[in-house]
Amino acid sequence: FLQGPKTASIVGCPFSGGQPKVGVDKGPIHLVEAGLVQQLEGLGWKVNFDGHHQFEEISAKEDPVIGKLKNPRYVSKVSQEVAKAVGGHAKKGELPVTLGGDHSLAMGTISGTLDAHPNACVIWIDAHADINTAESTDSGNIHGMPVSFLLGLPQHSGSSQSDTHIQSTFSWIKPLLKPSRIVYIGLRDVDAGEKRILKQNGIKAFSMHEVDKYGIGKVVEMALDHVNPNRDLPIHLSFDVDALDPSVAPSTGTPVRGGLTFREGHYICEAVWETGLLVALDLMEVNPSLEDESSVRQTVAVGCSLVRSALGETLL
Ligand code: 6HN
Ligand code: MN
Ligand code: MN
Ligand code: MN
Repeated sequence: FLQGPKTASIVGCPFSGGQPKVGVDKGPIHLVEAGLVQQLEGLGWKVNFDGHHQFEEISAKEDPVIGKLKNPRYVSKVSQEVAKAVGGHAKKGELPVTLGGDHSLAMGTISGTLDAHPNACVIWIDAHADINTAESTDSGNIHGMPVSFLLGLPQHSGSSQSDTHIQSTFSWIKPLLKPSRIVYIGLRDVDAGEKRILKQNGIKAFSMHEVDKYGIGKVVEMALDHVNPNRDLPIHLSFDVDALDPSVAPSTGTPVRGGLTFREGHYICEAVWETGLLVALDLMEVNPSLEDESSVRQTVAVGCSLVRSALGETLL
C-alpha cells in the first residue's frame, strides 16, 4: 500500500453545469488528448480509461433555479453518477483520477471516496473555499458550494418550500465529511459568508498569506498534522487548477491573482504522494475555451504535470 494502488482509473467528467462559462466541460478531453494516459503508464501505472463519461443533459428549461441554485437537478444527478464511478473504482483498490469539469463534481468524487474509505480526509487546493450554502451564495453557481453539501450544512434558501426542494434534490449525498477532516491550501478569494462558515465550523485553512509566511513545505506539514495527525488516514486530494497563479494556469473560469507557483502546486502533490496514503485525486476547472492557444496549452500541460506529481513522478 505504501506505493499506492497500481491501477489508476481515469474518470473523465465533461461537465460544466456548476458554473456559467462554456468550455470547462472540454477540460478532461484536452487533458487526455495531451497524453495523460500514456504519461501515467510511463510512470509504471496500469491505467484504466474507457472513455469520458457521458452525462445525459437536463435542459435549463427542465431545471429552473431552486432558491438561488442554478442547474440543481443536473448538478446533483451528474455528481451522483460520478460518486458511483469513483466509489466503484476505489472499492476495487484502484486510484480514481477524476478530470473535471467544474468543481461541483467534487460532491460526487468525495462522496465516492467516503463510501469506499469512510475515514478518509480531504485536502482541498483552491483559490476559493467552495463552501457556500443556499443561504450564503451570491452567484448561485454550485461549483462554489460542494463542501457545504458534503458537510451536511443547513441549506436555507429563504423559503421553506425551496429548502425542502433542495434537500430532496441532493438527498443522495450522505453528509459524512467531518469539519476536522478537511483542510484547505491556497485560498485567497473567500466570500464573507464563507469566512463565517469556516470559522463557525472550525475548519482549518491555509491561505496564500500562510504560504507566504511559512513556506509551502511547512504549510503542507501543518495541513497534514491537522487532518491526518498519525499519517494513517486515506487522503482524497481535490485540486482546483485555479489554486495556481493565473500566470501558471491561465485557462480557468475564476482566476485570482497571487496564487501558488508552479513548484508550490507540484510540491503539494509530491508531498501527498510521499505519504503513501493517496486514495483519490481530482483535477478540476481546466477550461480550454478561455484565453489564447498558448495559455490553453500551458494550462493543460500543467494539469497533466500535477497529476503525474501526485502519482509519483517527481520523487526519486
Ligand atoms: N470554484 N465563491 C464564488 C461563488 O460563486 O460561490 C466563486 C466560486 C468558485 C468555485 O472555483 O471551483
Ligand atoms: Mn470507469
Ligand atoms: Mn474550486
Ligand atoms: Mn477555485
